[in-house]
Amino acid sequence: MTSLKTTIAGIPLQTYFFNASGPKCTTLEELQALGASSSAVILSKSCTFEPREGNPEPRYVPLDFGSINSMGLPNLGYRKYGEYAPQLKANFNKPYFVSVSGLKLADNVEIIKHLNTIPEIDAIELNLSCPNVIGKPQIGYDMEQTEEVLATIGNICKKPWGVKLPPYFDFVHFKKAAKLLNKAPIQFATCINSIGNALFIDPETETVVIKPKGGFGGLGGQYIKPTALANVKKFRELLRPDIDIIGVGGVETGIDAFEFLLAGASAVQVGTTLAKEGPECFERLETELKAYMFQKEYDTIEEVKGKLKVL
Ligand code: OXC
Repeated sequence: MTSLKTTIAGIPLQTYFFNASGPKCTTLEELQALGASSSAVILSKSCTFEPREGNPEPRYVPLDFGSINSMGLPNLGYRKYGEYAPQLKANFNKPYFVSVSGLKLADNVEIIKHLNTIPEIDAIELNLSCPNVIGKPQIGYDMEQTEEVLATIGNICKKPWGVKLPPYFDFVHFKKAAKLLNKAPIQFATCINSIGNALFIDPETETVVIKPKGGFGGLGGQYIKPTALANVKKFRELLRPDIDIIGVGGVETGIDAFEFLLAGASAVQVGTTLAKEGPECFERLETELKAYMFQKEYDTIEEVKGKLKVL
């Protein structure tokens, strides 16, 4: 029997798939729907100190091969994601991770100190890479700021934690980021957030397709899978072996997930496909990956993980 069991930060996951902190994980109803689905984890939308409405609409548009968004971190504020933890755990008994994206370091400190006190929260994913908050550049591209954030959060976070990274495009930057991450007491790294500041144009109407930032937004889905795979592979080579890599970007089929597994991902997150299909996608993806592994006579995730061959 093919098994998709895996672990992230030592936390057992029943399957290889869970939701990205992105679409359909903001409200209690959405989190419950993830709980009821085959998603291995319930991961919250990135939370800020205060609740946020986010950017003006239209701010999410599905495209032929993915999506563009400039949501601007709409969320209920960190207190709610803490409040929901006991009921999510009692009802669904699966790992609950909270994504944190404070607008300043002091907010992240306050938020994480509070989340530390809630036993039903299993891990924290610190988002260093939202491209859509006006006036707030992506921290993950600023090495000095990243170093400060990692050191500060490393001193206060009592939960297993990791970081969600932006896509890097040059080996020099991969190396610089990896050096900082290897010094930090993180247990996982999530690669990648959307490719920031893409521009999609509708030639018919001669306009941009989303309203915020003059139409510039984060690109997700199939368009970004090769970049996501490259980031997973490169960070698997460069990071401490005890730091798990979570792949995200363009997982639409079980075979996409198999590619992330070869590149070294311990699990994958699903964003654009979840937005398109809803939480039923997790069962389909699980069935497809199992069937592909069975066909190739693999029984476990560990047998394939990181086994990509180079020519
Ligand atoms: N990445 C994020 O980190 N956040 C969201 N979009 C995105 O692409 C957002 O809320 O804007």
